[in-house]
Amino acid sequence: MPNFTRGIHYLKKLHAANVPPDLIENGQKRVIDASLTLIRERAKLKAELLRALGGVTASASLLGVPLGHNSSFLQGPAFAPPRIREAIWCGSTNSSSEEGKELNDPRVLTDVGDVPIQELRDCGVDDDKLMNIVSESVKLVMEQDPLRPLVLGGDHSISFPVVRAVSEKLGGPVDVLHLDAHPDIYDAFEGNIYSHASSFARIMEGGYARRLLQVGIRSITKEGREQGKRFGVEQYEMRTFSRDRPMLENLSLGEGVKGVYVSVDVDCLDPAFAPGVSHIEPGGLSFRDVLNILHNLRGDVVAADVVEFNPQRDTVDGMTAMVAAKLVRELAAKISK
Ligand SMILES: [Mn+2]
Repeated sequence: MPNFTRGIHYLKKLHAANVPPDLIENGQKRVIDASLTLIRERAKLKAELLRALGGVTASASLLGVPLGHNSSFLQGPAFAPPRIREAIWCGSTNSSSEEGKELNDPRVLTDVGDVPIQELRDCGVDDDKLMNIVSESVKLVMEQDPLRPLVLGGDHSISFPVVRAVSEKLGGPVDVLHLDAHPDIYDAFEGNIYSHASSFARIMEGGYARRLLQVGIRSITKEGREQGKRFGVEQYEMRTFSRDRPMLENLSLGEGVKGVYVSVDVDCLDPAFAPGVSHIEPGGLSFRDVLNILHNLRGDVVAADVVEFNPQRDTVDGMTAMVAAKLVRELAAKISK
């Protein structure tokens, strides 16, 4: 495992050696500005292209957030975005979505690159700032009509700054469809308020979601259930999935709010379908269960994420990368119009 905190420790040593704090802070600010500038300019170029092409009101735009250090177990999701991109364009399959959208048409899917998370951390940027940079990056994409963010994680901690940005940018809450083995709604996990196990507590506290539907749940503690009740979360557990299935495959969301946000943790799937995740949790959804829920969902999907794919746990032939990529492809088809 690489040591993600190496750069930060180095900078702390410099602080101790009486390097003026201003020097580091001003330097960080320049790096942050430059990082945001690259995302802003890429998004602007892609959107200008789409507006020139015409005939498109919404296009999915990939934004990678390679962040893994807010995981409570393994940090491998930090390496996921390039593996997912590679699999999206893998020559073993074609570029059509199941319902016939062409993914190589920029009116369906574009890419604005990654937020340089590890490079920013290497400059000593802390998590408060990092989460704001993720939110800012999402807003830069949304500013460029008709782009809509389709975020590649990263661990699940990134959904908090992403949903916050979507809600703030649209000026109100969204309905969130959250597919996961876990509710990720601890008040804090091991003292970390930004933990990947706490992102939905932050989202609900912030008032960024009107409804939160959690589907695929099969690893939930007493606190997870209590927090669910406290925030009025609709938790659909796998043990009752056969009963809930007709309703979940016929959802209509986002009416009366700013739209629908879809967050897919790859571990919502049974490990038989997706072994490359940090938290192997048997008894999950099949890939077709997930696609049925997504394909049949009625609502304006304003943004989405696919998180928690861990390439360091994948099979040698990258099976889970293909699974994560297909989730991204089908979500892009769902978002675009
Ligand atoms: Mn999970």
